[in-house]
Amino acid sequence: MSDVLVAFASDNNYVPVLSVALASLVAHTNPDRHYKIYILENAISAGNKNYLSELASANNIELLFADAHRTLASYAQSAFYLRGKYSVSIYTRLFLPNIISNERKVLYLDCDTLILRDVAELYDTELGDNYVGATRDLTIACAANPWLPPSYQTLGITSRHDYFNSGVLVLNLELMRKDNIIDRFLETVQKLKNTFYPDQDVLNVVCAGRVKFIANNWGVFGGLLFNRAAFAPQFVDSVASAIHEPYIIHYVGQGFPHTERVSMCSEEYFHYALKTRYGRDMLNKLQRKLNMWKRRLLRYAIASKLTFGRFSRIETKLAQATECYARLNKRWKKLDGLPFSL
Ligand SMILES: [Mn+2]
Repeated sequence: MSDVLVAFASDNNYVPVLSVALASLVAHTNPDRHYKIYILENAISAGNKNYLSELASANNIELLFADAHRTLASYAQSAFYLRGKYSVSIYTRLFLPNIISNERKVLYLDCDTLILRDVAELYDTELGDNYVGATRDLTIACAANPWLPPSYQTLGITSRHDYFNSGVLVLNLELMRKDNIIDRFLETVQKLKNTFYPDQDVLNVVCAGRVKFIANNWGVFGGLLFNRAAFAPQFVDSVASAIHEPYIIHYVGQGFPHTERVSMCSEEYFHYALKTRYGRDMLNKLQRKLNMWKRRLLRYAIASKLTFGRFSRIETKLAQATECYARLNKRWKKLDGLPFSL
């Protein structure tokens, strides 16, 4: 059977997050397959590289580092548009056909993912004449999210069901090279200028019509709570199944279990995080954040009571916070050896 090729992109600061994704991927590998994992790196320290290699030291896994920074630096920085806290490294995935120039196909994964199933299955997806295999972006495709810009419309994509998320991608590198797709990516970056999801929008425009949509179980958004009623009827079942049985959780936006109060599969996340040397630190930070959040809400509630003679909505919030806090505390107690005294 062929190798399973996977790529992550990370700089030195993102190594803890990458480590959790990597630990979870390694825990779900098939001993009969060989996994070749590329880290498209931007200035990762020698110590961190050694550590990542240790994490992926099983016999059937090979970890390789590719210098993505050099590739990106070879283009004028004005070639890339950025918004908010994005760094130019989000564009790394567009250059995969060049960075991994000797491979036919690769599974690209964002670092903000938790892998709960063997990715070989996803890698084996037949792409045919398509450039990419990807999941529908649920926030755009299905949910009525008034706070999100209607990217698909401004991009000239006719149906919002055809807009995909770029965090989990099976890429047809061979075909992309044959069609000089990187040139088209760069032209499109210039044409679109500052769009909302820079790299993802470019991929959607260039690959439109050549996308194999894969089951949403391979890219469940972990930081968002979905309202069943918000989904288009034809997606309700597949979305429900994906949430019920996620294969890959993608912590889009600010949805990380180690920074958020409520996040999907927090227990599983910490199960793998604690297999890395960063897990304990992540837990400590979360505990501090929760304590701060609880104190702040309490202060608001008292201030509201003193000022208006009632708790108003803050009281409801505090009740919710306390309940959520208790629930998380109960869950965490099930994990081994945690430093909690909530
Ligand atoms: Mn992501």
